[in-house]
Amino acid sequence: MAPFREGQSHTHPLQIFFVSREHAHGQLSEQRRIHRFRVDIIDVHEYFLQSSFPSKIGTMISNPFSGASSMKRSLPSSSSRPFLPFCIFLLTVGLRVSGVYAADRPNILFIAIDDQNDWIGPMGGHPMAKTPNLDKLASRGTCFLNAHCNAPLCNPSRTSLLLGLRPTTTGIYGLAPWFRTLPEWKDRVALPQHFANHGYRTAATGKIYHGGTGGGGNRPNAKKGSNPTVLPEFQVTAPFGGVGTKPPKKLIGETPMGNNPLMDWGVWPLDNDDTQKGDYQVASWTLEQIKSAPRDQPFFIAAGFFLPHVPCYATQKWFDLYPDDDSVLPTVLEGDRSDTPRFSWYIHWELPEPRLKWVKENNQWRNLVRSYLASTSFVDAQIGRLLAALEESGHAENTIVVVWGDHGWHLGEKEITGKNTLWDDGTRVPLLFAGPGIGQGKRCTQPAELLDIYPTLIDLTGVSPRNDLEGLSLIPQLKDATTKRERPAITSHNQGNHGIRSERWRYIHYADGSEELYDMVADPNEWKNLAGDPSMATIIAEHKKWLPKIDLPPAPNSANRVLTYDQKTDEAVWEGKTIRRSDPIPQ
Ligand SMILES: [Ca+2]
Ligand SMILES: [Ca+2]
Repeated sequence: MAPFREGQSHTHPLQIFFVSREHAHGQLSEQRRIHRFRVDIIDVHEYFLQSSFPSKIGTMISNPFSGASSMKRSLPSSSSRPFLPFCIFLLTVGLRVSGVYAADRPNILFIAIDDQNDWIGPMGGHPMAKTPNLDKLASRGTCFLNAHCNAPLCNPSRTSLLLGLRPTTTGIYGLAPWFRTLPEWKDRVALPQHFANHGYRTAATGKIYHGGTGGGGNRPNAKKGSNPTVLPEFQVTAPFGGVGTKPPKKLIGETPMGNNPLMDWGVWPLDNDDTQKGDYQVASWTLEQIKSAPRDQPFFIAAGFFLPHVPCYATQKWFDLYPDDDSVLPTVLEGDRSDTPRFSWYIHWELPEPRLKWVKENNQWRNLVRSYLASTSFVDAQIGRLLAALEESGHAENTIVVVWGDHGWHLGEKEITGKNTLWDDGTRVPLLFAGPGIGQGKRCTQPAELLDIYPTLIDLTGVSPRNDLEGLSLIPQLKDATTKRERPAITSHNQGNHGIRSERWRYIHYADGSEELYDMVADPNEWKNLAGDPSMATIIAEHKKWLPKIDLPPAPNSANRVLTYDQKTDEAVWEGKTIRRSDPIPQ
């Protein structure tokens, strides 16, 4: 797929003209550009009202790169009054699609939760999970119960969502590279930029991209950078987020596979004060942005919460919501991996996240599960602060709220903790929409993908569509949650490894050809692999046809959680290290 730049595929000629005017002021600051852009439009509009319909309008439209002032010079001064109503109509259409009437468009509050699996009230992934604010949001919106990430890891999942492209299309599977370092995607108009280009004020804090609000490379803000024509990811950002206050040393002691400092959890800080936590500060900044947002311009405000990502530190009051006994543990099947292919281990061969065996033997399983649940409830409370700010500021009625998690997280299921898997525990994510045009109190069991957010927000706000997005708009399901979606949800983890999730089934295909199939209705825990059952051949064939047609190898400079596989030699390489068929599975 060819790289895409804004302005190449707009269907309305007047819109092309106006966007090109905006680009003509690329040297100006973002705010001044928007202001100047509006003045230009008003100038043109007034010109038409004051004078006459230009007989050369066809020339003007077909030459979008001529500026407004030169157009004025080229316009005839003779009067042609009968054409005036048509002219106004044409301008009105042009103005609508170009974002001049952007103030009429709904706002967007875009909320990301890092590593949040389906353990939230509306999804029922854990029967004890307490998330009253997400429950309330779900009651006034639509919750997708069968939503999945497109990659089960932060950087590839977020890159996919924000670019509207599958990981198999970009080759971004690992924690590196940052997509702006790749020539193909350097200028790609990402989701927030598309809204900035259509008159939205974009603001963000916390973890939106893998590296925060500016991406993995901490790319300098374009206003200060060497190339002022490149848009920043967001117009306004704040450096809040992440863990926040940390204990002086790890609370749980040394962990296997490298003793990663992030592998920690428990009660912190001890004084029950949440205000020094990164996510509290993310919410505080975001709610101020909501309250102070200009009234004549729609906003796209993004808040990226870090928890329940490890280290899962929360204060005591959030732990008190959950019993300190084994009733909190998820149900796992002893020996569950005996019927999964050996290759299923290759896609998470060595991780900093401990295996179930280790957390059990070190008496950390219950502590981890409670810490994760406590962190989830804490983040839910921060989301509650944002929803309250929407109400208090009078924006609630005209704001689309979308809440999403970037991938799932295992807490002992399939003998592991962490991500990097193609089962529901690794791919199923929160995806909730609420606001104008969205069904209220609905639960949708149709498959959905994070990739769908980009086209869905375009359709919900009426900004100009794009023909280069790989997701599907969820508008049909937001209007009627029972509407069938034409294809399953597809998750990829490195070249050749894909999970295909339909309404009833999960099919997994690994790079070495090994397979899994689960009946998610009869076996929601994915315990019994049916792939070897001859009676399932048709079901497998139906799902196999959805394996990505484009399936690129890792992009240059890929690193961290990257697996390659050579079918000819049966050689798998995980993070630069060859895995042999006889190697013991790392614990
Ligand atoms: Ca994540
Ligand atoms: Ca099993």
